[in-house]
Amino acid sequence: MKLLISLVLVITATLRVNADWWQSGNFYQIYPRSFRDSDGDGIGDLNGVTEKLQYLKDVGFTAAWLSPIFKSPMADFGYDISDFYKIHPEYGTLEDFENMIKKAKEVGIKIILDFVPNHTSDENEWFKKSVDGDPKYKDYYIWHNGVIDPTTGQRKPPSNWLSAFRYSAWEWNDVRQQYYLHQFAIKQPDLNYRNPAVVEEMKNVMRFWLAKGISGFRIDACPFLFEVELDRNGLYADEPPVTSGCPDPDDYCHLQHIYTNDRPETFDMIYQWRELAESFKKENGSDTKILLTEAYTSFENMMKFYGDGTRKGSYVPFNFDFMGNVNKDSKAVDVVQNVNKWLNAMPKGKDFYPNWVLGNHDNKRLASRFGVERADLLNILLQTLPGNAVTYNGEELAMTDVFISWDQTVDPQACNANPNNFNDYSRDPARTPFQWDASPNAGFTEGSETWLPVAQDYKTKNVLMQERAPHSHLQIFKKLIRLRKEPSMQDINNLSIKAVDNVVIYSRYTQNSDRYVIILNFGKTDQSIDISAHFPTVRRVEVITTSIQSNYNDGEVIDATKFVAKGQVGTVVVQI
Ligand SMILES: *[C@@H]1O[C@H](CO)[C@@H](O)[C@H](O)[C@H]1NC(C)=O
Ligand SMILES: CC(=O)N[C@H]1CO[C@H](CO)[C@@H](O)[C@@H]1O
Ligand SMILES: [Ca+2]
Ligand SMILES: [Ca+2]
Repeated sequence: MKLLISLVLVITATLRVNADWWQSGNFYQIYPRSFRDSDGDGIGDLNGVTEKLQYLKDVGFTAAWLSPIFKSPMADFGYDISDFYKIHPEYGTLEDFENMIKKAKEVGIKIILDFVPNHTSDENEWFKKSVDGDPKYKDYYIWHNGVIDPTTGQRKPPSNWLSAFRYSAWEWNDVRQQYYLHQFAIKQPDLNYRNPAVVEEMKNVMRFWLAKGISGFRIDACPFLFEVELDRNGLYADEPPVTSGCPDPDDYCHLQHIYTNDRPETFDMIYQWRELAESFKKENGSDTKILLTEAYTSFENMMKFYGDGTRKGSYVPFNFDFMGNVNKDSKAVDVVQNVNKWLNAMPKGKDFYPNWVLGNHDNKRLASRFGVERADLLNILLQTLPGNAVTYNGEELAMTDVFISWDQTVDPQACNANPNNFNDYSRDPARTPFQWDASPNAGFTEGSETWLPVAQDYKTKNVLMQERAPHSHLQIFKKLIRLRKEPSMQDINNLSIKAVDNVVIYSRYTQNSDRYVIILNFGKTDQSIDISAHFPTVRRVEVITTSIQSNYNDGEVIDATKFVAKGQVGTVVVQI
């Protein structure tokens, strides 16, 4: 009888943790240009990534998604693709790519590629042929004659639409004698998703890379996929200006992007890509191929990326709502409110998982935005909330932004600004070389030059040092990832999260497993908290992990009624 009961327990426990590979996983964003340079030219590459896959496995990540690695003139660091089927030469060859996949399989890390569907480079063959009016390609992009200004008699762009990187979104092409649309840089013409041949072409790109053994895509800039259709007179409607806050008429923020963003057709496209991923899996008996979607859009739209009730969409619609709303001034109540906001709104069911993200290559680094003191606290939050977590490379070490002078600035978004304000726009500070060790150039390269300067603090902040130190950001991070594999941490239901003054407190628990309690003090002053007042069974706890500057040590046993949450410190404890 006793044996039978334990057998049943074992079976139910196995069922519960028998999640698909991506569920409750931790995704690591690699910015390949800055991760590891294998050949000394100062630019990160695929062989560099291959070398470091074991590191990802050791830390405990599930999957790595690589920012674009395809052939590109690098006007927007790889987001301008001139051949979707080739690897960018600075990053390596197709053979290097295949080696990387092979190694990733050996090590046990899934690889996810960046899919950039909205635009190509103007150096892409498709665009060149479109310029030349080649019948197959002539409608691959969005072309327009422009309009004649009634007062001046001069030709001008078809509409007032602006590029996300400033100035008109329309560029005149002398050969074709028409304007083309570019929602990003001039060198990034928008594809025409109203042309079924384009839709099919891009699906073939996806199938090609899936067949190479990757486990899915992270899809770039989704809200920009579709624009409004031409009106009855063959014109595109102007977008209305904002009523306040952005007086500069050349700046993207000057307009309300009602005709160029979040068009309803976008969701259908995402759902079609989901169908593609599912049918690939079914037909080829492969692992689940997942989609992660990038969309800075309304909360309501983010939910639609999951699906519409009938059709499914993204597996991981990046939770930028959280990233946008939680900042250095956030109070415990704000954090709780934003966690609940997502959990309550997202679709329910076994295939839907929440996700938490606080950084990527387009934003200032987490430790710079919130302060290094709070880096552990935030990592603890991200790694102990239910669902998927996304980590931008370097956040596990609490890397910070690096000031890059105007002369050294290379990000087009900053170069289009001016010497006085470029730093507000620049994404370079969060893209500096990864800090591996204390050797020259942080062990990023054996060469003497690096494409962006290495942070000055690399001698004291690097992987090797943090691996050797008994208590470091990286050690804390590793403990958190190990913890995520516990059954209690995989149950995504019934999170009861509360704010008690400056402290956020919640528990992760599932039947017949350990109960973990997470206590995060977002304030600066210490606060005593009686854990048993919130979780009555919890009388005594043991510290699993806690911020570097904590008043407690890992393994310390504490009376739960007298817990002291130090300011800016996060702690995970287990009930004993
Ligand atoms: C199955 O894989 C092959 C290549 O390995 C690919 O060409 C085919 O499109 C896949 N099936 C589906 C339905 O995507
Ligand atoms: C986070 C992210 O990937 N942002 C990208 C969105 O798309 C534009 C254009 O492709 C890129 O410049 C951004 O880096
Ligand atoms: Ca290199
Ligand atoms: Ca578009």
